Amino acid sequence: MYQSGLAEPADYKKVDIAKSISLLPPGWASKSIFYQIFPDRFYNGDPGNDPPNTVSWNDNPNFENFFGGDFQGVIAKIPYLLELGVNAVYFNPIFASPSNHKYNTSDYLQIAPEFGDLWTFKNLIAQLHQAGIRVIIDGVFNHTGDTFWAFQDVMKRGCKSYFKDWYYCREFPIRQGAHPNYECWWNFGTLPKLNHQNPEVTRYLLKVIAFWTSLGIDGWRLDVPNEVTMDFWRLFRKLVKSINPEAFIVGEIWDDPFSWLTGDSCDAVMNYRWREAVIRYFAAGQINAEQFRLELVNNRSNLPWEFIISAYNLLGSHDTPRFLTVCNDDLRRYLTALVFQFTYPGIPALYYGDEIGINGGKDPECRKTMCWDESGQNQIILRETKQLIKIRKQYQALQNGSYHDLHLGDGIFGFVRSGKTEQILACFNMTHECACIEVPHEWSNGWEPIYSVGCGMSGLNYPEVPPLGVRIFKRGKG
Ligand SMILES: [Ca+2]
Repeated sequence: MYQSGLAEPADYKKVDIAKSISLLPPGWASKSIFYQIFPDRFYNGDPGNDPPNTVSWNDNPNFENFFGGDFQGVIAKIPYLLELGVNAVYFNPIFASPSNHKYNTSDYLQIAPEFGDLWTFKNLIAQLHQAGIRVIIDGVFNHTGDTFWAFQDVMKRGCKSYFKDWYYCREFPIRQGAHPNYECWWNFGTLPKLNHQNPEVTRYLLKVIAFWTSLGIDGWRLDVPNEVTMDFWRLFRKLVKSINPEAFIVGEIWDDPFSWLTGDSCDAVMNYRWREAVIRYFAAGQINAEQFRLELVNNRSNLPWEFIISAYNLLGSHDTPRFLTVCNDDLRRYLTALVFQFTYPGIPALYYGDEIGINGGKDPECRKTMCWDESGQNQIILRETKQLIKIRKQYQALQNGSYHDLHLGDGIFGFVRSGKTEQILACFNMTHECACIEVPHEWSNGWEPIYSVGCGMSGLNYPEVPPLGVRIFKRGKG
């Protein structure tokens, strides 16, 4: 059972920050299977807190509408998360905000009332922890919403506002509309950019961060960290890790991750570069096994091993089309990529509903409500996802065992993971022909099949991998 890594308040005084802050991700990260929850869309556990414009659960999402999902709903579905097997949750923003996605914060110190209140949130963390599930939350610190009190004051008082230097205002009075006269995120007037050069802004945000971290969360996912100064993230890391040395910090980084994984800011990035390679090889069939291997080598290059096994490896998120849609609803392509996600180094991260085959294009389509009616769920994907989670948890080799590419024959992408007591051999064939596994002689003994896609569970004496097929073997005691 999970024990919170949060020290008692009295212990903080004993903490020597310089000594206590690890440059590396916490050890629990690589043993995790993450599940991302967009709170408005997961489950409505309390119709009493639904916002006035809540639509029916089965309606299609648009940029504006609400569906009534909340924290009580997540609590009600903890048994579902346990049965699925995930052991960590990432929540999209949960602070007060007028939108359904809540990336435009109006109050950093208040839980969105349509999700619950502080008590519900504490109860949510306690219940998830009791179930052995860790919690990270979304930190949106590049910009506020225009309904945030400091920006409201600037709009009201113009150059006389005490908070005018909290933002980058080019002139007064503040003008919104199509051409705002202040800096904002991607020119959205509702998302004014905070001035992190102003020490008051940094102090305020760090207080907010200390408050939520002290409540016992297990880490943060950082929204657009590349648009905020690195100095701010260095302070952020020191603060968060001084409160909870086991906290896990994941940055939303779409480009190469290397500058974020040097021990002074993030522990991991949302590995979108890895996802691009997975799409090219598994979903789109645009590259062959060797090209895929080289893209992965590049994605891992020069990173310390601890960062490689702690990467947040995702097939989709609230910011991408659903992976099943990316695969053109081709189940074989979806499942082969899923097997790869669960056998390759890095944290497998599921986006809510992917496990039951929810499809949809980019936002807002990728933010459909969770389907709780079994007849509307893809039971094949659900069964296979559960099985892969089980395998991932069963074999230490898959969590943090070493990784080696292995040439296993033409057309096959292959590798071996070696743990303390077992090894896993993975063979993927994304060509349109059958491929034969050619295991080097010294590697040939003792393998037994543990998973396959597109074929049965024969041993290596039957060496074929069918087109769009996978075969996974293990040997050893695990
Ligand atoms: Ca509700």
